[in-house]
Amino acid sequence: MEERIKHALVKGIDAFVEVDTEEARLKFNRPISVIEGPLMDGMNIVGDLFGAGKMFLPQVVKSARVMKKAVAYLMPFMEAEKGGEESKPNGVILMATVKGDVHDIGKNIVGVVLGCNNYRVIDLGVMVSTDKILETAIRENVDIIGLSGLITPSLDEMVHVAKEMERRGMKTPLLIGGATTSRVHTAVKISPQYSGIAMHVLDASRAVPVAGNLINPETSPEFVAQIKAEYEKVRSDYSRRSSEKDMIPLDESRKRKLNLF
Ligand code: B12
Repeated sequence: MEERIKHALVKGIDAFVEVDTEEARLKFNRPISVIEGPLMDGMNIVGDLFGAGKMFLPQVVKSARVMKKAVAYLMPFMEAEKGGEESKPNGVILMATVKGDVHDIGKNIVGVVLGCNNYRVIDLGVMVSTDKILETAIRENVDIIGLSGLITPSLDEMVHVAKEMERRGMKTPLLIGGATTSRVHTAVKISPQYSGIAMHVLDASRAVPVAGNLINPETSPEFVAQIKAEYEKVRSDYSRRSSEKDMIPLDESRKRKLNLF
């Protein structure tokens, strides 16, 4: 089944993906495990082949359609996990893919998973400008802003959002996600721009406990302090590593001088 799902994603064949997804759902404990297991494994192969120039854009569009079909099949099962009861939401979370970036599969999955865990999700879609994100966040008084980005320019766009949040005096927690984002980039480039908390989240299932810890007033101060301390360490390790890498003693550098003759 795992191999069939990979094959369907890599070849962009959607004819049997629902049957295979159902088989995976019965095998795994929870529908989210199917997304984060075989479906993500398949998408990662697509990404590697695309990155290596062995797959081209129209083929990746087909793969994305297969992925979306599989996720759509799993959605009612994720909804059912919620138990059907309509209670007061745990919090309001704004999700957006940043300006210049069209990737939305991951953002949508995070939105579904948060929705199934009783958060109200405001999804602004893709290519969303900083102004629209922040104006909506303020107007709707959201508890958390989640940014998604998968291409390198999105990293700079996220830095820009953080700077702008600081300029506007905001304190809303900022979550950063998507394949090209990382804990190190968030700690070194994004978090120093914002006096509120800016935190990297690796995948959809982790988004739920992170949101819970940030929104709950009893856990939030300690959780935020712990992440800030962790990121401080990431920054100092990073700057030590970069300076060790870039600098060598004067004598040593003289020995290594360029000899042209
Ligand atoms: C599918 C895909 C596309 C589809 C997107 C369809 C869609 N509707 O999303 C299409 C074909 C349109 C596309 C276009 C392009 N793509 Co593309 N694409 C991919 C691919 C193969 C898979 C992405 C994906 O959906 N993964 C599955 C999802 C579920 O994973 P995910 O997004 O990482 O999300 C998970 C977590 O990261 C997290 N998460 C995500 N967002 C958030 C947000 C928050 C708040 C939180 C908490 C968590 C979270 O939760 C998710 C679930 O666990 C990747 C390769 C890869 N392996 O990532 C390349 C990739 C991202 N694309 C790439 C490129 C270069 C492009 C193009 C520029 C190609 C081109 N020449 O035009 C364009 C970009 C256009 C633009 N301006 O954005 C590069 C980016 C390289 C880089 N560093 O810049 C990649 C890495 C491929 C590669 N190896 O080269 N792409």
